[in-house]
Amino acid sequence: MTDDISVPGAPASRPAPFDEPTTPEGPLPPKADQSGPEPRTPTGARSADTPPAVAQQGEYLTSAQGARLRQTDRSLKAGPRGPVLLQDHHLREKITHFDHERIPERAVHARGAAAHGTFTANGAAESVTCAGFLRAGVTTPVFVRFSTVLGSRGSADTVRDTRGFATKFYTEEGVYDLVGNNIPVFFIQDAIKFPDVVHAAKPHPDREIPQAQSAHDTFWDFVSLHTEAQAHTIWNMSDRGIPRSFRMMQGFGVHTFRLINAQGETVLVKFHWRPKIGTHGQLWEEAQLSAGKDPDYHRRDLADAIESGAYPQWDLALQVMPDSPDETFAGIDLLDPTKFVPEELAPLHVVGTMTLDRNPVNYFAETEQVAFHPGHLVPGIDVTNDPLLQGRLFSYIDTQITRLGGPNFAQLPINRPHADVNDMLRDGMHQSAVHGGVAPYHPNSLDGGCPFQAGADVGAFIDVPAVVAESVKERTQSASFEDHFSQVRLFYRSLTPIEQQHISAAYAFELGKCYEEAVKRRQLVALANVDAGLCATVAASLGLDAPAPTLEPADVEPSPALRMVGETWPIDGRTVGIVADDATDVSELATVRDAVHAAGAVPLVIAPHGGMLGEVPVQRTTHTAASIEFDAVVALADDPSAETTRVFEEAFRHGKALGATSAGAGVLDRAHITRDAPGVVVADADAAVDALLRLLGAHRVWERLLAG
Ligand code: HDE
Repeated sequence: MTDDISVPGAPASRPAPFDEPTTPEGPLPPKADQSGPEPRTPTGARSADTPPAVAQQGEYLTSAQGARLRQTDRSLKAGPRGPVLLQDHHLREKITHFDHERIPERAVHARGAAAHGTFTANGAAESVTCAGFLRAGVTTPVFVRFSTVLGSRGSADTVRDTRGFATKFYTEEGVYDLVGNNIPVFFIQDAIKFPDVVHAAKPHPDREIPQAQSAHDTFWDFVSLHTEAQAHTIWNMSDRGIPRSFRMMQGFGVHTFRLINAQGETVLVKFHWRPKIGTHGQLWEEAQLSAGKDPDYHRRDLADAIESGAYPQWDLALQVMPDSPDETFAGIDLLDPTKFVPEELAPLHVVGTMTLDRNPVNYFAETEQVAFHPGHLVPGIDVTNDPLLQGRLFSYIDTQITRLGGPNFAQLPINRPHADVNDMLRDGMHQSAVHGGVAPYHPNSLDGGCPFQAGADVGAFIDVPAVVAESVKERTQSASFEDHFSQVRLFYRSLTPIEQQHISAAYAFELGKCYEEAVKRRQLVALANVDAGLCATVAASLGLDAPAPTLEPADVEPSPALRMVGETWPIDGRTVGIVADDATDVSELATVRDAVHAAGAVPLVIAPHGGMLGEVPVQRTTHTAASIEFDAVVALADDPSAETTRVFEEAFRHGKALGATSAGAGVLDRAHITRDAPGVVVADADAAVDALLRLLGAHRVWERLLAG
């Protein structure tokens, strides 16, 4: 007897078409001119690469069942030219899985980018809430997803739109989700209008255009008819609608929430995220160029900043208002989500700081599968009767059931709470837990009565014994919700002239893209109720007469806190393009790069070719550089290419700080930039870069834009 079983008459086994190396190798490093900026820690040191956590195990390619595969390049056929055999399990498994790789995109907020980080509380909120993660010194892991609202998953990042700002706090008391936007007011007051506003804003149902835009008839038709939307719309038309970066956006909880402290006392609050590096916008031309030259502009910016060690940070702040029976503050109805509370009336109290320091390893597993819900609450934070919020409390689980294929989405790794889960929810699609015990019901004696109910002091969902006024069942709303214009006027009147100019240009663009004159005229009436000057400018651009207002203009007190212009901010992670070539003194180039790094900004070297300039890697070539990528540009070399000239022309027009050494000053001449224009510096390399870094603190050279 032998161990070999040979079948008489069987053909000798054929060699595989290719012999593959079987020794595993790491992934290829990115090429210098394809990569993002060099990884650095916040102190400027090179950061050690942390190996990503991956799900793959072992060295060999296997089937989903773990069987090692000899061949994945050819399907099993009856002879080299024969039909493919149905029995090829590997082929069927591979194709079937591929066929199901896509899941429905989010109905809104489909396009997003995310990052991991931590939130550390400073304890200032302890007097108003018993939430454990807001106690002094407590650090909580977070995952934040930023998004646009209207576009599909593949749409451009820099469109004019609201941005989502959703934060998942993995607290020891369960997951808390703060699912906010970068604009503190919303389009509608009642959840029942959400499908209407979204249908109006999404592409037209016949041709499915325009993508990710509000500049079309159905949107302006709806918002001019349903004038409660005017509040949100003017914020969209402001520079808030075209953020420079996710890192440079404020975030708002929008609704008023109720906090409960250890003594059971309550206050009403608004949540604010304040970016440490300021709130900044793009210019409209810049946003449009970005959408073409780099549709992933914001996604790339977030990932590059984190990779380079410029970790984005936000303070979390509260506006605290008394929990009065009428739920109003300074005449503002706190249950109306189209209203904000000016900071001058209720100051911000910083209660902690969030730092994003880790990029996702896998887009689908994390950014796509994360599931937020405004009802994911922890003890000490409760909802109010805001009718928009109440509707959201229903919508978010419902949508995940379709999007993530069943009710067990909380078991997906990115959604798993870091607190113990013992929920008595059982079975269902994609159940991946193996639940023990026989008694998933309450009360029970067979599993020893477990799990037990938490006492009032440790449970979430503290039901504040709020009085519900005796009332009749009716489809109405409070009369205070009917003021649709006073805060729109307040917002517009609070801004600086250049910001107001951007708003009128945005309305002129958006309404100029509409075809229906009736829609334009109706929106002009809404603008007349906001500000006569704004209405007249937009009307002139449309070639229409400015209508008279239909309402007495409200007497408003401006809120300077709403301005985005006029201060200086830290420049961490701002990008400085450095034009150099083979003739550039490498030590001068290295000095400029180091100065940019040392200031916490990100240098990107631009050269006529990829590869290296001496010891310095080139990040962008003349062909790949685009002005939109840089907050400032300095020329150390006289690159005569049309592309570099265009980078300077555009950067100049967009109010960016520009510099050149005497060797590079020819670039300015070719772009018709006069050397004494505001924000243009010609000096030796050290002085030029120093001046640019100082100018960057103001975000743009506003003086030049106003002059233009
Ligand atoms: Fe949302 N919203 N929303 N929303 N929303 C969704 O949930 C909805 C509203 C916001 O990065 C959906 O998981 C209704 C206000 C963000 O995954 C959906 C109403 C605010 C995100 C949904 C609102 C938001 C969403 C789509 C009116 C700011 C992205 C996919 C009652 C405070 C979260 C999903 C992420 C996502 C419904 C209004 C913010 C369909 C019905 C107000 C940041 O459930």
